[in-house]
Amino acid sequence: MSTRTLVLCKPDAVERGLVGEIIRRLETKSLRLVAVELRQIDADLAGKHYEEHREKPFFGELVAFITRSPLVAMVIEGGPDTWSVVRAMMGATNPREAAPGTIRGDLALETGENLVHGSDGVESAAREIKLFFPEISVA
Ligand code: D4T
Repeated sequence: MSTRTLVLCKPDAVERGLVGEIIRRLETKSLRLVAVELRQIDADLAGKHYEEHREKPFFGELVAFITRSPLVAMVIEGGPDTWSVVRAMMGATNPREAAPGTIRGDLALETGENLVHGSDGVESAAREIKLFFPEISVA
Protein backbone atom coordinates (compact mmCIF):
# COMPACT_ATOMS: atom_id res chain seq x y z
CA MET A 1 0.00 0.00 0.00
CA SER A 2 1.24 3.46 -0.91
CA THR A 3 0.63 6.45 1.34
CA ARG A 4 0.78 10.13 0.53
CA THR A 5 2.37 13.12 2.23
CA LEU A 6 2.47 16.89 1.79
CA VAL A 7 5.76 18.56 0.92
CA LEU A 8 6.26 22.32 0.69
CA CYS A 9 9.19 23.94 -1.07
CA LYS A 10 9.02 27.06 1.10
CA PRO A 11 9.37 30.63 -0.25
CA ASP A 12 13.14 30.59 0.30
CA ALA A 13 13.42 27.51 -1.94
CA VAL A 14 11.51 29.24 -4.74
CA GLU A 15 13.47 32.49 -4.29
CA ARG A 16 16.78 30.62 -4.41
CA GLY A 17 15.84 28.52 -7.43
CA LEU A 18 16.12 25.24 -5.52
CA VAL A 19 12.72 23.73 -6.32
CA GLY A 20 14.15 21.67 -9.17
CA GLU A 21 16.94 20.35 -6.93
CA ILE A 22 14.46 19.37 -4.20
CA ILE A 23 12.09 17.62 -6.63
CA ARG A 24 15.07 15.92 -8.27
CA ARG A 25 16.10 14.45 -4.93
CA LEU A 26 12.60 13.19 -4.19
CA GLU A 27 12.14 11.70 -7.67
CA THR A 28 15.60 10.15 -7.66
CA LYS A 29 14.57 8.33 -4.48
CA SER A 30 11.64 6.91 -6.55
CA LEU A 31 9.01 8.97 -4.79
CA ARG A 32 6.27 10.09 -7.17
CA LEU A 33 4.58 13.45 -7.67
CA VAL A 34 0.78 13.30 -7.35
CA ALA A 35 0.07 17.05 -7.39
CA VAL A 36 2.18 20.22 -7.66
CA GLU A 37 1.14 23.85 -7.35
CA LEU A 38 3.01 27.17 -7.17
CA ARG A 39 1.01 29.54 -4.98
CA GLN A 40 1.36 32.33 -2.45
CA ILE A 41 -0.63 31.34 0.64
CA ASP A 42 -2.43 33.82 2.91
CA ALA A 43 -2.13 34.17 6.69
CA ASP A 44 -5.35 32.22 7.23
CA LEU A 45 -4.03 29.08 5.49
CA ALA A 46 -0.60 29.56 7.07
CA GLY A 47 -2.20 29.71 10.52
CA LYS A 48 -4.19 26.55 9.89
CA HIS A 49 -1.13 24.77 8.54
CA TYR A 50 0.99 25.77 11.55
CA GLU A 51 -1.88 25.49 14.08
CA GLU A 52 0.32 23.53 16.54
CA HIS A 53 2.73 26.49 16.72
CA ARG A 54 0.12 29.24 17.26
CA GLU A 55 1.24 29.92 20.84
CA LYS A 56 5.00 29.71 20.12
CA PRO A 57 7.13 32.88 20.20
CA PHE A 58 8.23 32.36 16.60
CA PHE A 59 4.68 32.00 15.20
CA GLY A 60 4.47 35.56 13.81
CA GLU A 61 7.80 35.26 12.02
CA LEU A 62 6.86 31.84 10.73
CA VAL A 63 3.62 33.11 9.16
CA ALA A 64 5.39 36.18 7.73
CA PHE A 65 8.02 33.91 6.18
CA ILE A 66 5.71 31.28 4.71
CA THR A 67 3.42 33.96 3.17
CA ARG A 68 6.09 36.37 1.87
CA SER A 69 6.28 34.97 -1.68
CA PRO A 70 5.06 31.90 -3.59
CA LEU A 71 5.82 28.38 -2.39
CA VAL A 72 5.50 25.08 -4.21
CA ALA A 73 3.07 22.66 -2.57
CA MET A 74 3.24 19.00 -3.54
CA VAL A 75 1.59 15.71 -2.75
CA ILE A 76 4.13 12.89 -2.87
CA GLU A 77 3.64 9.12 -2.71
CA GLY A 78 5.84 6.04 -2.60
CA GLY A 79 5.41 3.08 -0.30
CA PRO A 80 3.87 2.54 3.14
CA ASP A 81 5.72 5.30 5.01
CA THR A 82 6.19 8.15 2.56
CA TRP A 83 6.09 10.88 5.23
CA SER A 84 8.93 9.22 7.13
CA VAL A 85 11.13 8.81 4.06
CA VAL A 86 10.61 12.47 3.14
CA ARG A 87 11.38 13.64 6.70
CA ALA A 88 14.63 11.67 6.68
CA MET A 89 15.60 13.25 3.37
CA MET A 90 14.81 16.75 4.73
CA GLY A 91 17.09 16.52 7.77
CA ALA A 92 16.82 18.26 11.14
CA THR A 93 14.69 21.41 11.54
CA ASN A 94 17.84 23.44 12.29
CA PRO A 95 19.92 23.18 9.09
CA ARG A 96 23.12 23.73 11.08
CA GLU A 97 22.41 20.41 12.77
CA ALA A 98 21.02 18.63 9.72
CA ALA A 99 23.20 15.78 8.46
CA PRO A 100 25.14 16.22 5.22
CA GLY A 101 23.29 14.44 2.45
CA THR A 102 19.94 15.81 3.58
CA ILE A 103 18.19 18.69 1.83
CA ARG A 104 18.60 21.06 4.79
CA GLY A 105 22.05 19.73 5.63
CA ASP A 106 23.33 20.39 2.11
CA LEU A 107 21.43 23.53 1.12
CA ALA A 108 20.44 25.67 4.13
CA LEU A 109 21.87 27.41 7.20
CA GLU A 110 19.00 28.92 9.24
CA THR A 111 15.97 27.41 11.01
CA GLY A 112 13.81 30.30 9.82
CA GLU A 113 14.80 29.61 6.19
CA ASN A 114 14.94 25.84 6.08
CA LEU A 115 13.60 25.31 2.54
CA VAL A 116 11.17 22.43 2.99
CA HIS A 117 8.24 21.18 5.00
CA GLY A 118 7.10 17.57 5.21
CA SER A 119 4.16 16.22 7.20
CA ASP A 120 5.30 14.57 10.42
CA GLY A 121 2.93 11.57 10.45
CA VAL A 122 0.05 9.82 8.70
CA GLU A 123 -2.61 11.95 10.39
CA SER A 124 -0.89 15.27 9.78
CA ALA A 125 -0.29 14.23 6.15
CA ALA A 126 -4.03 13.65 5.69
CA ARG A 127 -4.89 16.95 7.40
CA GLU A 128 -2.35 18.96 5.41
CA ILE A 129 -3.20 17.38 2.02
CA LYS A 130 -6.85 18.34 2.64
CA LEU A 131 -5.80 21.90 3.49
CA PHE A 132 -3.71 22.43 0.36
CA PHE A 133 -5.35 20.06 -2.11
CA PRO A 134 -8.97 19.42 -1.07
CA GLU A 135 -9.63 17.65 -4.38
CA ILE A 136 -6.83 15.07 -3.98
CA SER A 137 -7.32 11.75 -2.17
CA VAL A 138 -5.16 11.49 0.97
CA ALA A 139 -4.29 7.80 0.40
P1 D4T B 1 8.23 22.11 9.20
O1 D4T B 1 6.97 22.02 10.03
O2 D4T B 1 8.38 23.42 8.52
O3 D4T B 1 8.35 20.94 8.32
O4 D4T B 1 9.45 21.99 10.16
P2 D4T B 1 9.76 20.86 11.20
O5 D4T B 1 8.61 19.93 11.34
O6 D4T B 1 11.08 20.28 10.89
O7 D4T B 1 9.90 21.72 12.50
P3 D4T B 1 8.79 22.30 13.48
O8 D4T B 1 7.43 21.80 13.13
O9 D4T B 1 9.28 22.13 14.85
O10 D4T B 1 8.86 23.87 13.14
C1 D4T B 1 8.01 24.46 12.17
C2 D4T B 1 8.73 25.59 11.49
O11 D4T B 1 8.98 26.64 12.42
C3 D4T B 1 10.26 27.17 12.19
N1 D4T B 1 10.90 27.35 13.49
C4 D4T B 1 10.94 26.29 14.34
C5 D4T B 1 11.43 28.57 13.82
O12 D4T B 1 11.37 29.52 13.02
N2 D4T B 1 12.02 28.71 15.05
C6 D4T B 1 12.09 27.67 15.93
O13 D4T B 1 12.64 27.87 17.06
C7 D4T B 1 11.53 26.41 15.58
C8 D4T B 1 11.59 25.23 16.51
C9 D4T B 1 10.93 26.20 11.34
C10 D4T B 1 10.05 25.24 10.98
